[in-house]
Amino acid sequence: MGQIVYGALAPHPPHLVYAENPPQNEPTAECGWETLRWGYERLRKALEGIEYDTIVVLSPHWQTYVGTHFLGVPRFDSLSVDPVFPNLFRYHYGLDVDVPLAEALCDQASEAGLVTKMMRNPDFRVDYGTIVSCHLTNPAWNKPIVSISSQRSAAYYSLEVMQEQAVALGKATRAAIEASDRKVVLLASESLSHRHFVSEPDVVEDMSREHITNHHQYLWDMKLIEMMRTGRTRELLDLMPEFTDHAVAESDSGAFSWLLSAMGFPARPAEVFGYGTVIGTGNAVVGWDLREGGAA
Ligand code: 2X7
Ligand code: FE2
Repeated sequence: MGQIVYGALAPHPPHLVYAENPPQNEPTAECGWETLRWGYERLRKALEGIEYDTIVVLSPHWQTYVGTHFLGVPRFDSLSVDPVFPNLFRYHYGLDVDVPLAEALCDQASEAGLVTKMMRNPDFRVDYGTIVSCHLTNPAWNKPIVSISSQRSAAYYSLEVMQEQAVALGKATRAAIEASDRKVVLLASESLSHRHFVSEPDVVEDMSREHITNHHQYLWDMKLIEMMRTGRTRELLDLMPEFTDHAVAESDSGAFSWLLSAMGFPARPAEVFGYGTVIGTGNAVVGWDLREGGAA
């Protein structure tokens, strides 16, 4: 029987890859955003001791307006350039997709009544949210991934519709994984509070310029982190629409609600590996070890 062995909140600011200077990225940095990068280092350490086959990621930067889409081509090789930050993210990627698992997820979600589609275009450019979260979680890229789009019902209908669909997608994700033979790590690729500054310093990694956009955003981030640390994930789901609205949070993508639902709303404390801001947004790297079962 397949299993979700680990779930993580895995934010994707491209700045974090830039500051790591991996060979795949063209621009180079002196330093920057260490608390978050050390947080990812701790997440990677936690995953070292866990056997898994596939990473399944839901990304806000693959936006689909008609239903939820799944990458359905076995291999992608290309250059990803961040549309807003081309100065710091020009990343040459090569990644393998677990197509059978993607198809199983797609079918299960479809049976649950969601509108779904397999993405079969071999020239498709994989979004940078998927790439950054997967790189920082597994820089060796030695595991296949399944990438799931963010259907934009928060923008098209309402946050409540987004939430309902994300929860249904989470349930379907869990059912499809359990019916497979895969051990899976889930990633919700998103920031928490999400107000950006509209300009950046000449030296992008000048940390004397980095801080949360405003105190209100910080209070929301800390409230959510405290709920994760104390296992109040059902309450967190109830609060998600209000948080998303007030903190302009990237949970409008449905990624976080999907993750909580797929994990079965764990009541055990999450491990907070790191928190930090990137161009004013709030980001936390958080993990749930689910090997003993999800909702326990
Ligand atoms: O996509 C992002 C993000 N979510 C947060 C901060 C900076 C850049 O890109
Ligand atoms: Fe983003």
